[in-house]
Amino acid sequence: MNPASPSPWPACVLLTGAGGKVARAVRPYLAARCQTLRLTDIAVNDDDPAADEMHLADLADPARVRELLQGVDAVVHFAGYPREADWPALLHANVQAVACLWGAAVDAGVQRIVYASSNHAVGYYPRSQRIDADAPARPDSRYGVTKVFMEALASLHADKHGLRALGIRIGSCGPRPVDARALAHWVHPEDLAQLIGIGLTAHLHHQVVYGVSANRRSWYDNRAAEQLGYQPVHSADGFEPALLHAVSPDPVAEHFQGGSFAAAGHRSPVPNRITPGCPQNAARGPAA
Ligand code: 15L
Repeated sequence: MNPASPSPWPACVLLTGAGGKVARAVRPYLAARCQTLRLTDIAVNDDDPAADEMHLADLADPARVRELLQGVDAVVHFAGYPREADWPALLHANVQAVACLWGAAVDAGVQRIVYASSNHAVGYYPRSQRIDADAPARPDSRYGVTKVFMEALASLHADKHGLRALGIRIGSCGPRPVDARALAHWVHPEDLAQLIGIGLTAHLHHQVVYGVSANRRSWYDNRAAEQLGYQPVHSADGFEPALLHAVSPDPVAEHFQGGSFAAAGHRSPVPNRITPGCPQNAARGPAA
């Protein structure tokens, strides 16, 4: 089901975390569609060709965020601490900054936020289980908990203030999958950019989708994205021969979708432990 009449692309889009790996990968696709793409990050990388355009800001600073949001119609929020860490780093970047941004966005009249959630919000599901967008959160790490927080905050602001939002539980984004796990959860930047475009234009309230390409080994039923019009054009399937045996030596990591994030510090028993090196989660047939 394709939703009727998506809105036109918002004229002015703020991209946060714009200097990060994933944001840099999708930037060209967004720049091609946005009238104005305003870039912000907390620091600039010298090797970034857009270094001169970057608006430096700590998103936990309300006054700075207010300035950044002037004239902005929509936000693509990719800033944040991108992996497991101690609480202080995660609380600042992934909780305080997120709360500040959403509050300021409401005050500034921003219409939509598309945000980078993560597969780690649900990383404690076993790889043997296929989950959809309605699966209860099952974070595999403190990092995953902060992504669940963001999903909850987005839901609150959609319900309370009408701030539309699309949360993308991104798998592993890059030009190609890097290991056997990524055969399930890899997303090509072009497909991720397509999802961002959907978040910026589709008729939606608050929705969570999976940011994965058309991988037949995917753990996700991504019907929620398809119903919004998502048609991924890339697939990890062709990389299977090269990567099928690129598995973790840790059977706990291999058991859970979240991989090493779930395995770190894991003490509970794992049902039906698998043998290291034995690829699991066999392909379920052709990609949807
Ligand atoms: C993520 O959420 C991380 O930001 C990224 O660094 C990868 O670890 C990715 O998930 C993954 O699960 O591969």
